[in-house]
Amino acid sequence: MAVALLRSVPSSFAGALSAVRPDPPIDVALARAQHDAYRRALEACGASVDVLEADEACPDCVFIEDTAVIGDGVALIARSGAPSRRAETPAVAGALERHGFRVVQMTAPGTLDGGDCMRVGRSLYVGRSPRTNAEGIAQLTRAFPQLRVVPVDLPAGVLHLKCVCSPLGNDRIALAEDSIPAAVFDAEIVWVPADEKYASNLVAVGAHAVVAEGFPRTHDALARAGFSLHPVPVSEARKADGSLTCQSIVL
Ligand code: CIR
Repeated sequence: MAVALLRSVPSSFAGALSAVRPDPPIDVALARAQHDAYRRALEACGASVDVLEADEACPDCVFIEDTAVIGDGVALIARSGAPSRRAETPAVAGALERHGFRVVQMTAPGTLDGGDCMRVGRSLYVGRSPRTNAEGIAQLTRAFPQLRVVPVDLPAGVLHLKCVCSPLGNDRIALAEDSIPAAVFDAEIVWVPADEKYASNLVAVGAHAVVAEGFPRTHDALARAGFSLHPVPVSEARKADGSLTCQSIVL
């Protein structure tokens, strides 16, 4: 059974990083209700969920995906390109150790956010992003010597690789049109229409998928690809430039 590691929404969430100051501001109570819906959707997908306590000193801690990259029993603890997020990692590293992972810490001057990493088969795609630098990619490559690490250039204005694509399992990915050339990926593509780009970020668990609500053409494409869909509201995380994969690490 898949295990999904989540982290609760802190009361300080209204101060989370965002490229554009949200207006209206983040509603923390609504964010908590949406996080709860996300947790229940993962459970409906058949995942067992382990929710870590929030850290009030870390407004972005709900975006747990960015703190680690896991694979083949190893957890690389990321050093975020956003300095304010670096204090999020010790609690996550401890949890991953409890789940049996051998923990490897990234070191300065490397930076990397987990949202820039996408595993497909034996390939590990990594975005060259505002958060992930060349030294970060070198440390990622050393941490996973058995994988083919493939650096990927991102379109301007894209925060993380997985803002425009997500793994679907079985060497398939969802990819937003007009984002990254399909030829970059050794994968079968399920296309997400350009005007529904936000919906290209989703969490697939076997034949189930947690998707952002309100993107009908993407939902149709995923249903045709064989997925049972679990739409969830995500307005509050979106105000902090977050989406769905960023709220969990699926072990
Ligand atoms: C940040 O700017 O770091 C957070 N406010 C959002 C992170 C979203 N992470 C992700 O998509 N992997």
